[in-house]
Amino acid sequence: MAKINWFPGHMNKARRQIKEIMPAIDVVIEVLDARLPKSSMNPVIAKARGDKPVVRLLSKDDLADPEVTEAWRRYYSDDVNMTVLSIVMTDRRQLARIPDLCRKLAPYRGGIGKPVRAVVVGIPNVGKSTLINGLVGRRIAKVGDEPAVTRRQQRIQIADDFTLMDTPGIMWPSPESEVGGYRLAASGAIRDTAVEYEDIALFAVDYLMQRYPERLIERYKLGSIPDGAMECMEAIARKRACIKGRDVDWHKVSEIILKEMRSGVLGRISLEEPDRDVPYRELDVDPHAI
Ligand SMILES: Nc1nc2c(ncn2[C@@H]2O[C@H](COP(=O)(O)OP(=O)(O)O)[C@@H](O)[C@H]2O)c(=O)[nH]1
Ligand SMILES: [Mg+2]
Repeated sequence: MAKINWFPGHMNKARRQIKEIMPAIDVVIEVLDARLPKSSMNPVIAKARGDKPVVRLLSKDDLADPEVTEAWRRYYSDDVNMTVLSIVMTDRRQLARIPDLCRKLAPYRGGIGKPVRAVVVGIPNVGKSTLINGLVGRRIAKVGDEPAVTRRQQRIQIADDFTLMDTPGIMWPSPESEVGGYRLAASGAIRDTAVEYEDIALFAVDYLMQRYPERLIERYKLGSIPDGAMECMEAIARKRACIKGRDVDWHKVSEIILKEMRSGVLGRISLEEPDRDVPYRELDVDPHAI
């Protein structure tokens, strides 16, 4: 997989912005994707926050494997300066807990004139805008798209003693490893590029075969799991009529698999676990060469 390249200007701008607002922030609301908390984390956030307390939200709880999410919650629970909560961003009842979690982490604030001041940070597509809109109670942040130019941030009063920046701190994804990059791509966090699309699906199938084989068997009526990921994709292609002439239509079958995995049709799937690394066995296989 090609390295994820971010225009350095954007990176520096994001870094600068987050640094600028930090002195006037009491609590950082860090949003991670529950399916891949580690790979969707950006180290700059940890640096920029210093010792500011954090509410770490594991978003898209409805798509992630509940057992694995619970393992992540425990994994992060050592830090006394941090509260971890798995969450579905569209669930207003769950969102309603957030101001209180922030208040508890900043007990020296509160009351008139000393509201707890929070900001939402995270990489694109983790649910920051959905969260801000849900907390504010109206659509102020654009969902599913990032504004090209960030306007000046403003504080919005959510309660007498709780304010929120109206725009999130956007951080670029920075996976530690090649597998981390693939996980991000498989989750849909990184925009699909034509070249890598089939590679991402191959990665996803290889992972699913190892971690959630029964889901593949059930969904695509496979009988048994084929030996390799390529064979598995081919079997799925035949079941779903993704055949061009006598060849497998790799793009079409990739689209089906990724779409169904990302939308939860294959059930709740986590892409990484705190203490278990599922190897990517086919990193060296190039489907275009076959
Ligand atoms: N299934 C699910 N989808 C979510 C959740 N939160 C956000 N989304 C979706 O994820 C996409 C990105 O959300 P958005 O709020 O724009 O993310 P942002 O880029 O971090 O601001 C949108 O299609 C949202 O509808 C969640 O908890 N569960
Ligand atoms: Mg957004």
